[in-house]
Amino acid sequence: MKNIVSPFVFLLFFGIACQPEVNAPEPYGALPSERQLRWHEMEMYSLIHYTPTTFQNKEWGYGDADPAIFNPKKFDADQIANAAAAAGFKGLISVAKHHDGFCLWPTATTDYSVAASPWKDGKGDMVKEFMEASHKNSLDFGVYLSAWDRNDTRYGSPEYAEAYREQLTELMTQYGDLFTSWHDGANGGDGYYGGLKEERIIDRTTYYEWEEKTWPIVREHQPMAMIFSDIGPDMRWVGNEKGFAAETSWATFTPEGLDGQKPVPGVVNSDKLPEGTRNGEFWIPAECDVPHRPGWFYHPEQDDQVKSPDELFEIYLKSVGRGANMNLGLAPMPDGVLHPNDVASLEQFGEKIEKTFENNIAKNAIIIASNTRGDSKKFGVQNLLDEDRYSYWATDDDVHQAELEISINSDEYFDLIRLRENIKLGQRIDSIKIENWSDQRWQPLAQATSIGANRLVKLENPIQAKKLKITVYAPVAITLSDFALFKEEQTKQEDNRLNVDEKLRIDAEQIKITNPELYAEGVEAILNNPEQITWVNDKQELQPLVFELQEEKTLRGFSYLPRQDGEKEGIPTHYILEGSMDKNNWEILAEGEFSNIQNNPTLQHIEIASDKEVKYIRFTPKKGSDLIQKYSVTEIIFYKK
Ligand code: FUL
Repeated sequence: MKNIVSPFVFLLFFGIACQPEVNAPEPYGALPSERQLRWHEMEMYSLIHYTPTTFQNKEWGYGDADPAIFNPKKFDADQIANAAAAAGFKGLISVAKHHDGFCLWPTATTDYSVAASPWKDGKGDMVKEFMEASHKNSLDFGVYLSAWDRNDTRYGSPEYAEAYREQLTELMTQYGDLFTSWHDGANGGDGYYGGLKEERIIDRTTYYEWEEKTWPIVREHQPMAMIFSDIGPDMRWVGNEKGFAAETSWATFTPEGLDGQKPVPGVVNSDKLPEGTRNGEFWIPAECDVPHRPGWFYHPEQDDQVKSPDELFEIYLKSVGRGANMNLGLAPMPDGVLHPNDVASLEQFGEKIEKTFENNIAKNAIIIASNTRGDSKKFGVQNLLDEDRYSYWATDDDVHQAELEISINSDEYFDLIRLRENIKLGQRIDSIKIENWSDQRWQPLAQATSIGANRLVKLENPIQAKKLKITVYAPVAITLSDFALFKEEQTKQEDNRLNVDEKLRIDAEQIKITNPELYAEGVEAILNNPEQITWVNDKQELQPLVFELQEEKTLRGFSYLPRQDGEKEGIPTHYILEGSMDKNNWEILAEGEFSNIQNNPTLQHIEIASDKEVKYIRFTPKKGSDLIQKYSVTEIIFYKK
């Protein structure tokens, strides 16, 4: 009997074998490459700004820093990588060269590098140390190489563009497998340029020959490295430095240049970046870069402004939860390690993420679909719960709207709904609607657009639910790979932040604005502005702000906050701050740039070296070298010595 197959088993087997094979849906629109798929899986990584600019307490080095200042006493790449790993990050990017031009590795292309510094007697290689520390902490490694170089005297000439490509080749060939080659869009402008201290304007559409010569270097040596620039080719900038993608954010994108110009890094219609383009020509998802502190570089006066785990979680929801990736900027202190406040915040954030997503409340749910492709198990709803991003439930080709009824076998509360598409088949879903069965009827609970690689829908309050219904809309056969429910973990946050500056703040009551009638209405509010309402001076003439102190004082510094509504108009990039005892004879107390303020319009803190006592203070905003008449102020704070 042993070798005889029963006729029933035979028929069953034969029947299954003869069932027509149900084909997978045809892919839709632009598709991600293999390297983009790996990148989407990473979700979060970090970007380390640490150059002589750190030692100068600036956001953008001018290119004139003496390499002798670059001498960290306790540099520890492992401490930094370890903190990044504790946050749950999957990668670390070293800013190998920022706009100041100083190379963190001993390059053959310029003398302005670690080799000229006292750190490790000029024999160190910081990029290598970051790479080794990354690998030790199971992080992928990547590099940022600023195209703008405010030190190099060749900047603007074809020689510099060649040297830039040589630098890129060195980085692409000497530091193992890289997950990204990161190229920011800020380039061209004033700088030291070997001592000439002038303005160099380049034609961004042609100068770097990105497509013709520069990107091919990355492709040749690092085929899996994602190239970042504001327009791609592999991932795009999200258009702000807050870390937020738009509520609707498509991974597909058609880059648009400015004024009919060809789109190249630095010349792009940035209005389109947060949202992407539905049915865009290419798969170029957004990357949300945001500093952990207000600035990208370390400033001691920002020690109490490190983003809290809850703030980081909000960023996570609005970046990773909108199909983008999160790139958090970490800023080591001059001695070469992260401040304890930063380390604590990263660790608590990592715990919060882990605890929030470890328990999928829907894991034992029973799901009934209104349609399943070819009635085939291969495309069945069990694929929604298996934690595999690429297995999926699908509908027949002619079914473009379908419902999933989900019975939840749990009494646990949830406030996060996660949905994912199998993006190997493109970004197909237009939108979804979620309803909750309560009081004997279906009640609206949430809706979302642009699902893509990962979509997190946050409910205002945690709820319990017995039955949910998801309606999915797409222009083609629907595919969905993942459905899950979570509850945001409430972490107890230790407040170990410092608060040095506030004690030195000059009370708003002790300052008055002289001749307020010279300015647009509401100017007084800028001195004490708990509601953070922006004041815009729209008077026709340039009108510097003049303040009078109740008593003469020596100033330690001032802080300036520009408009916070996302508009760039009226945000000064430079300033002059003057002091006087009599309102006639003015002396400059500080003068310079608000580095990177257009992209990252946070509170700017400027230190004042002068020991002069002043009774009057005059603030003159400038844009580049021009004075501006229409300018915004949300807040101005003065600090005494
Ligand atoms: C920007 C730069 O100008 C900032 O300094 C910073 O490096 C940020 C990540 O990219 O474009």
